[in-house]
Amino acid sequence: MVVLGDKEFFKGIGAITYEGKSSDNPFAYKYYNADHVVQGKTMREHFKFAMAYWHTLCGTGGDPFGPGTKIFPWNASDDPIQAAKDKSDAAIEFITKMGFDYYCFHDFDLVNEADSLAESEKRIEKIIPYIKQKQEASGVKVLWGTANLFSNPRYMNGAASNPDFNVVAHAGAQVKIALDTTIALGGENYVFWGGREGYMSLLNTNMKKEQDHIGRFLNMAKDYARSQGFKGSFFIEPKPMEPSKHQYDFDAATSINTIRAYGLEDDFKLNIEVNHATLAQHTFQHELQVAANAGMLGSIDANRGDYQNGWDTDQFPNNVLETTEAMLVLLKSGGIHGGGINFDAKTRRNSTDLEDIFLAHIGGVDTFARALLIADEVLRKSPYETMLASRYESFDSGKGAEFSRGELSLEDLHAFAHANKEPEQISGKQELYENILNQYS
Ligand code: XUL
Ligand code: CO
Repeated sequence: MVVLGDKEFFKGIGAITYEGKSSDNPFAYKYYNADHVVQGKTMREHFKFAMAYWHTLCGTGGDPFGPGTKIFPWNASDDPIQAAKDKSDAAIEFITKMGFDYYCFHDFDLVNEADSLAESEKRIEKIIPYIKQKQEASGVKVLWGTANLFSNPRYMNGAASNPDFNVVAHAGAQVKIALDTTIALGGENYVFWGGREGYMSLLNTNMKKEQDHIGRFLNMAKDYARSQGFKGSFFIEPKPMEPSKHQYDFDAATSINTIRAYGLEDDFKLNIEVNHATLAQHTFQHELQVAANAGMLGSIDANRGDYQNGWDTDQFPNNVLETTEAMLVLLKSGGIHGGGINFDAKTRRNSTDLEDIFLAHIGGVDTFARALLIADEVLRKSPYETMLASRYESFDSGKGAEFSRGELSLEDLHAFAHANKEPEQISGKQELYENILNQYS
């Protein structure tokens, strides 16, 4: 059901519905059929698609070489509360037209930050009831909330890892308010992305102290939220660099270590972002698998990077084969735990029509939907699973099985190797696996 505010911001665009792949309507889904069941769950349940408030409604396309290019009608008012209400109206209109159930936000996406903490807190408190009522009228929910601890110049040396306690305390205040806001809006999860939790030069950095402070800070946030009745998950969102040169949550493996080192494994999982994975020289599917192996695949920030450059371009997903590999991980590991798929992606600076925001999201949604359908077919119909299992079949019986069960010593391996000939060469067959994916796509 489309829910409009006082004004309609996206005029001429109605509800986006599934029309199938023979449709030429650019404002229709070709693959995403929300109620279609794949491996026991509807597509809606598999994905839990979410709009990112910051890219979709706040970012106007500024880059280091020039200002923003996009004129957003919901940004017209000079009154911060009226502007926040308009933005919330635009959010609900967009989300309901897309047929999404969720959105994600930073504290100061909802309403612009003021000059003082007290005034900022007042603004947030003022806007919460308005947004809450819009959510209730539309059924739209919060997938996760977070605090922006990286834009304001006060965080130039970090937030929780800042060498100055005054800044750490300010970050704490902001996280408390962001948690209160997330709870008030019924948020299902809460994210920590440590954009400036890292360093530029080790010469002026006590790394151990900074990391210990992050551990303390995350524990305080978790304890506070639990004391307020928050039942959702906390997610760390790994990223190796940008804006910091060295970020403490470099990748999934590093972040899992942070979670375990500070005793957070019962409450924290990971939010894996595609372009962050590739910046860390990994693939998206690698990062998903690392998270899944630890039982920590909590949520996904969907986007893509650019093959020819090395920064976070946050483009909308459109590579079906790469996304299919990711969907194989998802289906085989039991899906995302608690989170969903948030489009942390932005239209290009020169995509200035309001309708481009729809076209971009439709493309992203269909990429994931098509990839899920292909992955499901590959798993059900192709020899893929059998091939993969047979690659490891030497561990299914005999000494291999004893090794897997932990029943052999190094001396046993030594004796076994002596009793055997040189192992035969066994092909990894990568090209055949790739051909199977191609065949079903
Ligand atoms: C930055 C990024 C953030 C987080 C939330 O690269 O991904 O938008 O998702 O702070
Ligand atoms: Co992100």
